[in-house]
Amino acid sequence: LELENDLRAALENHDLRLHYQPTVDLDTSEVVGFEALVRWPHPTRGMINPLDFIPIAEATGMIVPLGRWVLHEACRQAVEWSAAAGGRPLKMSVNVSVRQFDQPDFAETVAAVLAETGMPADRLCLEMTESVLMTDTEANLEQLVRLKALGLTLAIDDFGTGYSSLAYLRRFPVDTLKIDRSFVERLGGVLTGDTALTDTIVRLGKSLGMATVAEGIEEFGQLAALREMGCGFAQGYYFSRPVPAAEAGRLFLEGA
Ligand code: G
Ligand code: G
Ligand code: MN
Ligand code: NA
Repeated sequence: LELENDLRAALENHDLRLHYQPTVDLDTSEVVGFEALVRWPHPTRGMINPLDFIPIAEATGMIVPLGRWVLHEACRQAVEWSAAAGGRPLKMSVNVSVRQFDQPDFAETVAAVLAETGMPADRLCLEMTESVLMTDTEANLEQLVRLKALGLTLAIDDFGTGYSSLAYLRRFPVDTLKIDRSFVERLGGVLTGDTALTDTIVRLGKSLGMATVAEGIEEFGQLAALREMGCGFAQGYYFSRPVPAAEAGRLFLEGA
């Protein structure tokens, strides 16, 4: 409860921060964008990991205002960095919780943030897990259609770790598969079965006309394997950890 009260105060006092992890185009090796990842520098407990406070925010409903703040800050920052780089397009990815997605006015919220920040819709990507998208209900489909109508892109985060039915990929207007790092971890090793799975996901994405982003690249061997498979984009410590805003801005300027 103490942590919950502290989080509410942090949100009200604008004490939360975003870190940014670059997304790299595997054809050009260019930094084409970032994933925004929220951080909480707590006055006495030090930096608190999102895995330790996002669940609290979800359980209490605070994730709704918190998520709106993340979206606004990430878009504002993307517009600023893009302008500083002479208008070079910057794709910003933001994680969205099921609790946010389920808000009847979520699409209106996103539209308002785009208008407030001047962020072009097609440069924003919303990441959702399979569990959000898998719930094959009319309400979910309508929500996705409303979001797509704004012109933004939708990504499935941690792809391959959730439900195994793929039928929803045909039904739902999803643009991007983010290949979970548990698959990438096994690349570059000797177990061919592990490579085959990643290769299959890349092919699946391609055949459905979706972009593929590999997560959690830590070694050159994994990068080489993904390039060979034709995976489009990648993130991971091999390129950069999630970094504070000032450093991310420099990475974007230098990463062209
Ligand atoms: O940054 P880190 O790797 O510690 O993130 C841990 C988890 O927290 C990841 O699953 C990530 O998707 C999630 N996360 C980080 N930032 C946000 C956010 O702004 N909103 C939501 N819903 N989840 C986030
Ligand atoms: O669930 P989501 O994909 O949003 O989670 C992103 C999380 O993955 C963040 O906590 C980020 O710090 C972490 N991450 C990003 N790149 C790497 C990597 O190369 N290795 C590992 N172990 N974690 C990573
Ligand atoms: Mn993510
Ligand atoms: Na992920």
